[in-house]
Order: sequence, then C-alpha cells, then structure tokens
Amino acid sequence: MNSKEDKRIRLHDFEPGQDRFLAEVLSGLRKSQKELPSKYFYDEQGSCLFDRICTLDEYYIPRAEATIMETYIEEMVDLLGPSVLLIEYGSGSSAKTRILLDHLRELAAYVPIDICREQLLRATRGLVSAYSGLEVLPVCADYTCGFELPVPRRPSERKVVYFPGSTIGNFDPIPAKHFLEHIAGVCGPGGGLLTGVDLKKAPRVLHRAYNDRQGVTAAFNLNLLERINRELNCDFQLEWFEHYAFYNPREGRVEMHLVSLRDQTIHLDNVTIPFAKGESIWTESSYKFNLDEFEQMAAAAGFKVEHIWTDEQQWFSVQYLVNTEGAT
Ligand code: AVJ
Repeated sequence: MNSKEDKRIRLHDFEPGQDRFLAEVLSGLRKSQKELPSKYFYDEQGSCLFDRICTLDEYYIPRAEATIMETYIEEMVDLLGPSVLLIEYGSGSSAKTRILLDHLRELAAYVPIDICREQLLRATRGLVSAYSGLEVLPVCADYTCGFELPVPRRPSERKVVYFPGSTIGNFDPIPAKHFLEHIAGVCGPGGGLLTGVDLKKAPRVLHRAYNDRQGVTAAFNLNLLERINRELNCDFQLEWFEHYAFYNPREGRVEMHLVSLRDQTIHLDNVTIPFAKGESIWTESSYKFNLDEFEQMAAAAGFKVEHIWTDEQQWFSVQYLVNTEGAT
C-alpha cells in the first residue's frame, strides 16, 4: 500500500494497476460476446461524465434517491443509531452523502471508497474543509477486489455501509449475492447496509434514462474506449462504434453496448482483435428489481430488510438491511 500525503489527507491506496486493467480488457475482448467491466468507466473523465448524467432530466435515479433521503432522513438516522462508522462504496463526489454526514449523531468516522483517485481526493478535500472534526479516511480501491479498511481513531457502535445509486444493479445475480455477502462481512453482526435499489418500471422510462437526448450517456459509454486508447495504447476509432442501450425485460436489466459500425480490427498489446460489422461490446448491465426479488437476494447473503423507503411513483427505493449473523 502506498500512502500519499496530500495536505494532511492520508489516502489508503489500493488503486488497481495498469497490468490488471490490461488483463481484464484483453480477456473481455477475447470472449465471443465481447465485454468490458463497467467499473472501468470511472476514470477522471468518466467520473465527470457520470456526474453530468446525474443532472439529466431523463436519468431519474439521483432525483428520486435524493427526494427519498430528504423526506426520510430522520427515520434513517434513528434506525442507524449514534456513533456509526460510515463506509461508502463508490463514493464518487460524495455529494449525496452529505445529508447523512449532516444528520448522523456522533459519527465515528467516514470512509469513502472509490476507484477514481482524483475524484476521491477532491471529494475528501471538500469534506475535510466542510466538516471540521470529522475523520475522513479515503480508500482508493476496486472494491470488488480485496482492500483493508483503515482504523478510525474513535470507537464506533456499529459499521454501516452506504451503497447508493443502485450500483448493486451492475452485478449479475450471482456476483451480486457474493458482493452482498462481502458487505455483510465488512459491517459484521449487528452492522447494516443502507443502499439504493432501482425498481422495475415501464421500459420506455428505462430506455429514456439510458438514451438521453444530449448524448451524455453515449459519451460516457464511448469514453471507455478512449480510456483504453489513452492508457493501454490501443487504437479504437471512436467514430466506428455507437452507443446502444435497451431494456431487456426477460432479464430485468438495462444493457449498454458499443456496436461496431463496420468490419474492423483493433490492436492491443500485440494482439489483433477483429470486429464484424454489427458486433457489440457489452459494457454494462443495470438490473432493476422487484422488492421481493431484492429481499430474497439479501436474505441469501445474510441480510434482513429492516426498512424500505420509496418515492411516490415507486420508481426507486432506499433500503436499510441488517446483518442477522449471530442473531437467533
Ligand atoms: C451508477 C452504476 C448505478 O447503472 O444506472 C448511468 C451508471 N450507466 N447511466 C447505472 C450509469 C449509464 C449507473 N450506476
């Protein structure tokens, strides 16, 4: 682990190396259905594009989630209790965390975890100056791999993992269950998970959310190829790939792809990869849930759903799950 001093900010750095990035890109592009892991969207530029997506009319998730948080924050902090150690997975700009930081009582410390080091440091600087006395312990990591949690100065009553935005939907069902098991381990018996879960809804609403008129989602998707060009010396021609996103009702997920507009080859690390016209790279899945589907998955991972808050339209939910391990 490298520790980097940045104006008294101690970054716990487990940023995945370029070797890992290259290996995952190569193995994804060698599959018959080509794919790339969606976690690699979030370089500096991708994180900024994602923040822009969050301001779009069509992308209802941040608005719905913020409304739920604002409406029920008192109930939430009552359930979470005092002296929480708050750990956030995929903290990004930490903007939506502030409502929790503002209301939680005697917060022990805040541990933001993000794969994008630049954004993590920027967010941490902002928080340190806005919340004097709050211990912020940033961790740069691919949270789907191993990393160690930093040890806060103050003791805590319980660990609560905050995982908003319905990012759980980016995992396929079996990895999603494993990931929830991992979180159950991190928060421990009596600990909790406060998480955003996007709900099934009319396909046209979902379609619009991932096909915005301004093309920000398309730029976000294509930035993945740009990043691979930039960091791995690859030669994708971006104008020969097109963003394509649709809701797959059978699987209950939005799929994002990049479709090749012609026969072409790209070169990466001395490997030539052919693309047929019309062939796609699958870059993201965003699963949408029914409340009972999610409850079952949570139960299989050792979590009991303690409370569900939703918006009026029932488009989105924020849920508090507790680790029932050791309970009788
Ligand atoms: C942040 C992963 C939840 O899947 O809706 C937004 C990312 N992709 N538009 C999602 C995303 C396309 C987003 N998550």
